[in-house]
Amino acid sequence: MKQEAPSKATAGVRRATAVAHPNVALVKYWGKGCAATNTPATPSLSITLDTLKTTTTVVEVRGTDHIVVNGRQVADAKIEGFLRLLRENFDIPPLAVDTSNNFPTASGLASSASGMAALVTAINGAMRLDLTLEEQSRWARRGSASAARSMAGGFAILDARNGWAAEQLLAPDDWAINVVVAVTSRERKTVGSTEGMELSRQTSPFYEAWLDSTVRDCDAALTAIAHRDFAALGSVAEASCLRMHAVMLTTDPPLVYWNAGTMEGIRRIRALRETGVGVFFTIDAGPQIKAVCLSGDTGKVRAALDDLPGVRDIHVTGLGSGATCVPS
Ligand code: 2P0
Repeated sequence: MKQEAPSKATAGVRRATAVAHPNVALVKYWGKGCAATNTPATPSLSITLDTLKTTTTVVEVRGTDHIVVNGRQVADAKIEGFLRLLRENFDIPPLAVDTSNNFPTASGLASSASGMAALVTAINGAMRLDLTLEEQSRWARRGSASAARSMAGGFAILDARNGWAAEQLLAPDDWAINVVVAVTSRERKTVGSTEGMELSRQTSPFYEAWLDSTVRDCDAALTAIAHRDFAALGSVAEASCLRMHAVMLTTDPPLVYWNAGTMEGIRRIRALRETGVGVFFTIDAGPQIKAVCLSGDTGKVRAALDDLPGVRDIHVTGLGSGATCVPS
């Protein structure tokens, strides 16, 4: 196919578009070891969601940065702070950043994970920084620790052994697993994760025990994944989720992210499992319930969650890949 010549206005302008997917942690990250470098105090392990995505385009411009999120120009402190950090290390001109999610933003669906991963990937592509995937994961972590895992895709682990860059443990097709996400509220959360986990560190009496438990949980999850033992993975994932929420609930002031739909979702998933369905739940810093299931059981899981109290949307997704540049 014949390539169109660039117009005079756009010739030579550096730009790139990237896509990244959010991820759901099965062993949760909640707490920082070093806030200055955004290094977690806990290892974490996640799966990447295929059909949910963030698409981000960056274009070099004259003047100042111009940030558009979901079609509206915003002053986004997290993105602005991250651009400042990158500029301390790389020669990056003023940028127009246009980012959009095909799912609710800042409501416990990990939009900052896919957002930061897409931003790093697009900047690396547009500015030809030639960073490796590992280096991009480390930079994405500085923006939002969970974003390091979205860089890797599939089943991903983020821990100290790789210098706090995430590594892919399994590719998306290596294990036939789906995730049914029941969105029980589209509201933005009142306390963000960064602020919430710092409050937990300062005030929850369970915090130190939580840190210890994450190391054991990560080892148990790695063994379960190596053996493709779905029941064992579910058992450790539910325990990690509930322990994290125990820390949240015992934070002062308390962080209560659940609503009635979340609680009823847990009850239904447990009841379904009693009937032999391969499913477990997990919940992040928001009320959405995420049911992880063997792909053959997806229809039953969806049917069980379809009429949860207050349910707004249901997303059914397989496992997704890491962040990549796409044609702009
Ligand atoms: C996780 N969360 O492991 C946990 C579970 C929320 C609950 O990672 O401060 O937005 O930007 O590093 O990455 C959310 O934390 O926090 C998160 P920062 P981030 O998925």
